[in-house]
Amino acid sequence: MPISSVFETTIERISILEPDGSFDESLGAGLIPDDDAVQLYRHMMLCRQFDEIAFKLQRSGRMGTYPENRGQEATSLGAAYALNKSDWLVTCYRENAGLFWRGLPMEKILLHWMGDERGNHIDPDLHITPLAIPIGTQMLHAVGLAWADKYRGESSLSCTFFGDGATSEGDFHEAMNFAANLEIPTIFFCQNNGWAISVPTKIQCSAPTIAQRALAYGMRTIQVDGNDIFAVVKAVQNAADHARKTSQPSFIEATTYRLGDHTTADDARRYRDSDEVDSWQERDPIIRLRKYLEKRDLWDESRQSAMLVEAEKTVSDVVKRAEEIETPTQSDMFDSMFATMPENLKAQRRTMRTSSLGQDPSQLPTPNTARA
Ligand SMILES: Cc1ncc(C[n+]2csc(CCOP(=O)(O)OP(=O)(O)O)c2C)c(N)n1
Ligand SMILES: [Mg+2]
Repeated sequence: MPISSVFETTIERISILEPDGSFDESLGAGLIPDDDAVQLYRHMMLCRQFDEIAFKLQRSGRMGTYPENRGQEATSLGAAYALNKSDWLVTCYRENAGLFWRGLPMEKILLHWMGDERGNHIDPDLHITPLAIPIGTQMLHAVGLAWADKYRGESSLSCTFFGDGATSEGDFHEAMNFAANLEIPTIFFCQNNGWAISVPTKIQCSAPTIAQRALAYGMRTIQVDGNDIFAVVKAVQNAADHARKTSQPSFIEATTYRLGDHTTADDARRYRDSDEVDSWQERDPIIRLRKYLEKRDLWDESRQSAMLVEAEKTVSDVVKRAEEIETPTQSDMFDSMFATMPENLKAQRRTMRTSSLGQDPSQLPTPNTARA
C-alpha cells in the first residue's frame, strides 16, 4: 500500500501597511476610508495617553496593578472597527483600544484597576464582557455567548482576545474544540506579543506559528501583522464574513509586541533584550499609521499638537470622574454578580452587618438604647 499524504496546507500571513509607511494598494485600497483612518489614529493616540496616565496613577499609589497596552493598540481596535456593534467583544486585559472604540466609558477601566467593582458593571447593550484576569477563561464565555445567539437565530458572533500564553491553557483547547465541532461563530483572536510575562513564545509553543494550533481543530486560520491596523481589519472582516455565512469559527494569530512591562508589578528589563524592544519600537502601530496619514496629507504636526492637548484634557477628565465617584457601600459587592440575586445572597446582604452577632438588623438596639 503506498504512503500518501492525508493533509496538506499553508498558513497565509496578511500585511498591508509596512513599518516604513509603504502600502499594498491591491489588498488595502478602500478598506478604511480616509476619515476613519484619521479617527482610528486619533483614538490610538488617546489610548496611548490613557495608558501613560494609568501607569502614573499606579506609580503614585492612586491605583492598583495596571497592564500597559502600549504597542498593542492596533489589534483590538482593528477588530472592534471591523465588527458590528451587536457582536460580542470578549477580552482579557490589554484591549482598551477596542473597548473604548466600542463605547466603554474610559473610567470603567480605571475603576476596575482601582479595585472598584463598578468598573465591571457594563451597559449590556455594549456587548462587552468584564476583563478576564484568569488566563483563558474568557474564550469559553465567548463560545457560550455566540452559541446562545445562534440558538436564538441572531446573526451576531463573538470575538475573543487572548495572548500567546493563553493558548497553552486547557480552556483554550476546550473552547476551540467546542466551537469547531458545533459550528459556533466565534473569532479566536490571539495577540502573540512574544511573551507570557517572562516566558518567551518559543518555549510556550514549539511549532513555528501559533496559528497552526487551529489546524488540529479543522478551523480556518491565518497569521496577520498585528501592528498593521489595515491587515487586522482585513483579517477580521474575512473571519466575520465567513462566520456569518457558515456559522463557523476562525482563528487569527496577530503578531505584535508589548512595549511596556507585563504589568506595573513587572520589570521586563530582567528578561528582555533592549535590542528586541528597540526593533519593535520601529514597528509601533501608531508611528506606522501616522506615516500613512502624512503621505496622504491627512495629518501634520499642527494637528498632532492640537490633538495631544485634547487627549490630555479628555484623560484628565476621565481620571477626575473615576476618583470622584461616590464611595461604594458595603452591600454594593452583592449587586453586580447576578441579574436576579439568589435567595442566599439576598439573605447575606440583608444580615451582613450583623451576621457575626447572629442577629436580625431590625432587632438591633439603636445607638442611644445601647448607651443606656
Ligand atoms: C489561570 C491563570 N494562571 C496564571 C495567571 C498569571 N498570569 C497572568 S498574565 C500571565 C501571562 C499571560 O500571557 P499571555 O497569554 O501571552 O498574555 P499577555 O499578557 O502576554 O498579553 C500569567 C501566567 C493567571 N492570571 N491566570
Ligand atoms: Mg503574550
